[in-house]
Amino acid sequence: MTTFATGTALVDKVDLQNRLFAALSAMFGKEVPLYDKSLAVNHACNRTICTLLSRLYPGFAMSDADLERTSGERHGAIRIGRPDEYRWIGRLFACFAMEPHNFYDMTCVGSKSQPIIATAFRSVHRPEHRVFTSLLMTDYFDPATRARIEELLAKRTVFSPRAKELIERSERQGGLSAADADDLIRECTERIFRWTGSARGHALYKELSAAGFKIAADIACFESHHLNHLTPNTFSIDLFTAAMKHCLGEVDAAWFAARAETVLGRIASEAAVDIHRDSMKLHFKHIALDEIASWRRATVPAAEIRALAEALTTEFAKPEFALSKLKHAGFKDFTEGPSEDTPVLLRQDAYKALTEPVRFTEDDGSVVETTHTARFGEIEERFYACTPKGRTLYDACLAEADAAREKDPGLPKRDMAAYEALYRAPFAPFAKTLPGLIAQGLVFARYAPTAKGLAAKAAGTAMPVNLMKLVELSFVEYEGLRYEDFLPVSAAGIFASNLQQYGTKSTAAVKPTYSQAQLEEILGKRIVDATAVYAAVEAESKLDTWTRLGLLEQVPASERAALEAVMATRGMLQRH
Ligand code: OOG
Ligand code: NI
Repeated sequence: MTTFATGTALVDKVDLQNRLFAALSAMFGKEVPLYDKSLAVNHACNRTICTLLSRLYPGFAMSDADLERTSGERHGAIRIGRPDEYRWIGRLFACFAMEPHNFYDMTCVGSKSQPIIATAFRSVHRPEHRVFTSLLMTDYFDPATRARIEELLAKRTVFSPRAKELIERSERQGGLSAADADDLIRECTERIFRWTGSARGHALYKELSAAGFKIAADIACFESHHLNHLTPNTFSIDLFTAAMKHCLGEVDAAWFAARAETVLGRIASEAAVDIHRDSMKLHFKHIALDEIASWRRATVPAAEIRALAEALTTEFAKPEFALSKLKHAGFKDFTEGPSEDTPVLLRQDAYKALTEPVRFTEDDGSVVETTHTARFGEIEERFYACTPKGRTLYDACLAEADAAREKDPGLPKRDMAAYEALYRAPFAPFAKTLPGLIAQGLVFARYAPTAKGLAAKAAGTAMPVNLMKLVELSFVEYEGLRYEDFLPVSAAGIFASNLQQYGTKSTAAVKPTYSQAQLEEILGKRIVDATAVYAAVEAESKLDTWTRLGLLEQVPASERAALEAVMATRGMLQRH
């Protein structure tokens, strides 16, 4: 806590952020029982993964409290209608130490285009939570439709005077007192992000939906910035998706048990030793790197893997996991993102959007009871952040993999193993281990000297400059940087599959083009370039490691200059 001049203690903004997301999760759990149940499914899967890891790495232990703590991470998705609302949202997230990262133009992603541009709010360093925040671009529409959308949007008030007052106070004071913070979180859960099921403008709703603009209808006709989804993180998306399909009644217990055995078997396979040691650093941020490095790997017999898979299957036979009893629209057939063996960026999947009751109240007081299908249940697993070279390669591999899948869209359902092989092949150019990916220059990493390295330096031991050689000598530890952002193409895929419609072309006379500068203007602040921050973190850690090991002088001048230039952009990025 910091103390304001008047003596008011201000709450730490990151603590506040954790509280906000816990409160949003509780709110969303009440709004959408299937979301709440999916958290329980994820918990059971994560527990099983932890049990396996503790057998593979004696020394690894995850208490229930640790598991609870590591399970709080969420990303939300909200869709905003008006530029002034968007600016308020940006100011609101700043109260929780969340800044806009990256510009996503969803109006030019080919057949999946939507009339929205977006950014994602998150903390700059080691973020936990993030919110993908879209803005409806009304000039994407013909003038008559545009006028009707804007007229409807003009009538709503999402931010109460009290919410605005609290945001302004936080800006003035540099934070909020505990009591004010409670109030602001309450504004978020009771008003700003809450789903009410009340809507307006039924005629416009029907027209927009029929014309393929369901997303515009979802934004314009409702009275809050309701969460479209709130996505938890999982330790194994393959285990979770299989579990959800099973609990939703799409696959039987035998199928699930076999699939769980395959997924767990991959983690336990000899070939995966380094892969999982490194990926544990992504999933278990509370464990120190040198602790993970010190664990010796044990062998887990196949029979034990089978027993774990069977125990989980038995767990899911309990009545509380009979998710098929809840109203639902099934689970997506395949996971978005890289193939299962390629640990880059992120993999996402979802249960499909639910059909929920809504009540339209028209200007003349008449009421229309109907339904709306928009809110879905996403899950994700995050991997290493790609360098621009890695990202270009990813985009090319993904295009190939997508094309292969589209030739036989029924394959994932028919034969998961064959589908996985098909989808893996295009990603072959990616190394499958972190050191391999680093050597290829495809992902970012952070380095630090170890106690052993520092002792060796103090003793005057000769050392190589090469960082991976230093890692082999245990003089340096490293971790891959986790990807903390979004993938617009994956996002577009998720939009498309959940709205059961592909994107839609602009109906304006000339399709407008949008820019980051335009969104920055709306927000009244700069958007952080996430890739520049990953690069700066890596550059800084390299220079710092060499400096502390007394090796900086031996680094070629050109390499030093290049790293210093990358770091210099960081000063610029942290201005706001
Ligand atoms: C946002 C879609 C983007 C993701 O995970 O890529 C997103 C939305 O549906 O409004 O959340
Ligand atoms: Ni999402």
